[in-house]
Amino acid sequence: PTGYDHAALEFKWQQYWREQRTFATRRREGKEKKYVLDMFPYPSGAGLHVGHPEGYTASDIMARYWRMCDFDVLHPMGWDAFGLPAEQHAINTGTHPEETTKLNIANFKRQLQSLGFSYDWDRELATTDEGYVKWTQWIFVQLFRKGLAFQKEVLVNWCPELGTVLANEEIVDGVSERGGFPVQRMPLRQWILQITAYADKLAAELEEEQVEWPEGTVTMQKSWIGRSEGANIDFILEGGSSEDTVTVFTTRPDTLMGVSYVVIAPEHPLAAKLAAIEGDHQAALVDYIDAASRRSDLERTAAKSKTGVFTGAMVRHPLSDEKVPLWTSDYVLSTYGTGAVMAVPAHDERDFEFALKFKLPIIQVVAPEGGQSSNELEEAFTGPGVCVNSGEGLDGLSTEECKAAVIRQLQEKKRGESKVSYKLRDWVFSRQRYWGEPIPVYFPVTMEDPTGDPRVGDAHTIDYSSPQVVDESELPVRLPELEDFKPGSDPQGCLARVLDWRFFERDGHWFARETNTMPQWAGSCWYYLRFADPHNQEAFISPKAERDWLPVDLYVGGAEHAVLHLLYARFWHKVLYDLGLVTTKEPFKKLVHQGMILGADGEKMSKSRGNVVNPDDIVRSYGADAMRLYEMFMGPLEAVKPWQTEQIAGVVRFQKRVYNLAGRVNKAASMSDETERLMHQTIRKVSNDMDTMSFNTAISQLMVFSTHLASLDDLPEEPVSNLALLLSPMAPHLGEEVWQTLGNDGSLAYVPWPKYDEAKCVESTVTMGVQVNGKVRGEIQVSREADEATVKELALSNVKVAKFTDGKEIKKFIYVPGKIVNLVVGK
Ligand code: ANZ
Repeated sequence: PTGYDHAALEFKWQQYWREQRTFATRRREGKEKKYVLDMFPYPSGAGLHVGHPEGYTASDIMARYWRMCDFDVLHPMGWDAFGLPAEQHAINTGTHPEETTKLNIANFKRQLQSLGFSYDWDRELATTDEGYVKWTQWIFVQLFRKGLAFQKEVLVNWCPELGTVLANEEIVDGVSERGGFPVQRMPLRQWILQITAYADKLAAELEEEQVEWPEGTVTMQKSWIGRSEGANIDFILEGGSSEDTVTVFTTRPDTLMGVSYVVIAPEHPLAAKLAAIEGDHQAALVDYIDAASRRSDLERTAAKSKTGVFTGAMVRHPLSDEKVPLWTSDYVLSTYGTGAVMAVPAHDERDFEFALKFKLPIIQVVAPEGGQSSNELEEAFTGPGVCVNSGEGLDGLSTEECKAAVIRQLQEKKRGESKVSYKLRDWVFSRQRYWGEPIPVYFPVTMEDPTGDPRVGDAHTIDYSSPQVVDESELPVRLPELEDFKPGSDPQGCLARVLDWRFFERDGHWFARETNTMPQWAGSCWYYLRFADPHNQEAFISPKAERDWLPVDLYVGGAEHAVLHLLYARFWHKVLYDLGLVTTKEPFKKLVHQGMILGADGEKMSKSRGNVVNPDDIVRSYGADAMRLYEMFMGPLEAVKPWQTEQIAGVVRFQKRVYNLAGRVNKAASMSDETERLMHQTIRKVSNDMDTMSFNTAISQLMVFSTHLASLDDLPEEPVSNLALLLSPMAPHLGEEVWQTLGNDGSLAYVPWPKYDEAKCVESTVTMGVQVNGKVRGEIQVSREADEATVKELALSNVKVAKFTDGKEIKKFIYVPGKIVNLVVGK
């Protein structure tokens, strides 16, 4: 043999798999399926980094393992190819985003193929494909028809640098997540997806459907959705009309008798109304409202010291009928609950701070269990306890009982009701960019001169209040050719400049297309469905393909998607479920996040630190199998771990050892007990580790096993062929090569996974103490199956035992297998 040549060997097997279509998806009658999915990458110009292959190797191992366990496996790959970077690149270089995207996809694909992943490339898709865009738009049409997609003038996060609106989720610390550009708030016509209509299901169904998700991710989704149970309570404005009721949302209706003032957000409609009334408070109120409009929610909630002004108005307490002052302050957000709160300084920290600053009363109405109410509170008592100072019927009740009692009283007086509020906001779904799916909507146009033509710029008005969705037969709405991608000052986006595309005439009337495009999230909301039926021209997925493959059994990807992508995709899935188009409530049964791979310096890999490892270099120097094995051997899949190139050497030694075994097999040799036992133990350990995705310990066991086999002078075939099979999900090229060297035909990809025999895993020899007249005198190793005569023979020939038996009469020999060896001797 010429030795282990990773490059030649890996090239050979990749070519074989491609030519033989080894990983074409099969779906057989009566067999169970496994859908193994990776979070598909955005094909950036930088190519793969070592973090990608980590998750992709883990999912590939499971796909290969499950094929060998006789499951039908769907393991696809594709490209999340719309998005800002390609467009930004186009602006900088003049290259069309389509060009850039094509090149990047080709590079990513080459890299993934060089790693030997067992994807069914016939199902490859890009979110930018015409045949894909068509169905993304089709789903939008369904959302529109269900009333879940609509337009609204909203205060949006406008990013002038990027020339687009960003979702709250895309802003970190007041700047855009991508690029770090400043963001400002302004009103703009936007498309909204009403994700809040699904808030309750999104919050509850992860648990109801018993998905196996990391606990931290479930918690993050739930706190993002932010479900709060409480009550809406009405405080009627003194001297106002009936519309001037201030409705507050509270999670603590039990504290109602401790209210000392009510606060509305500066954006609350009543604030503007009160600011229009002349009087002592007007000037301060106007100034305050104006100042607040220039601060972001984040600045407002993080502010060190509370600010606010008295509006000059009073409201009536719903139970006591006392007058309570009405304030406005920006610690109350207009976007949560009702935009108004009842302030209970004794039991809420923000209210406490505010009351101290503005010398407002602090009235304690909750005492700690068994504790006393005090006259001077040093800080807000926010815990549950016992109701005090609230009058008959309430005093003495526990917090939970009191909440229910107050709500009952409010309901009787028609001043309130129980209410659930969510932090989740509706999803601003439009972007004023080029490189995204056009929103398939158009609007009627009225020409100033009826004979005019809007395509040459004749005066016209667009009636945005009458949106019409593009007929399904006319989808997809394609992007127009464009030379200049720069977003301009027109917040309708750069497509608004393409007059030929924007305006069209039908039945003698002019119409204008929507020029907003969808956000990058759109494509990734349903790609996992399309993989099950990627070439279907009649439907986004056929009912049979959906039943055949959904839900995804294993979804592997980064924890950075814990809320955004995973929440949006779940939302679309639930809408499709309600439309009867998919049959499961949740799309992803088991979710696994691979841990981040850090640079050798223990820091996050980044260009600026110069600690980035390029997978291409590793594959070139050591091979794909080494890369795969090393990444899986670094530690538990979900752990954060530093890259250490020098440790690849250990993995390579292991590979060479395995490779050399294949050539040394003697088909006539038989297995020793020890080898057989280790083989069964190894099959058991690796099988269990596969089921729990503990690949690092599986590899350790295979290392131990291979070292043992290498030590044998006469090497039987069975343990080596099992080693090849067990190793193949992790190091598939090497596995195939060993398998072939042993004389097998074709690929091992569908060869049944080895089975172990529990009985053969057990040590067959035991160490036993040998007693002489009841005292332990020595130790012997006996086989579990040994007969009495053999054991007696062994016992008597032990040197230590012999001292006490030599020359004496053996009166009796007692042997209880595994328990007692006793010699009764005479004097
Ligand atoms: C009275 C009260 C008494 C409150 C008390 C708390 C403790 P979560 O849990 O986040 O839902 N709140 C309601 N709407 C608000 C808004 N738009 N901006 C700022 N704060 C708002 O919080 C709900 C609580 O936050 C509500 O319950 C309200 O204060 C405040 F001892 O009402 B509470």
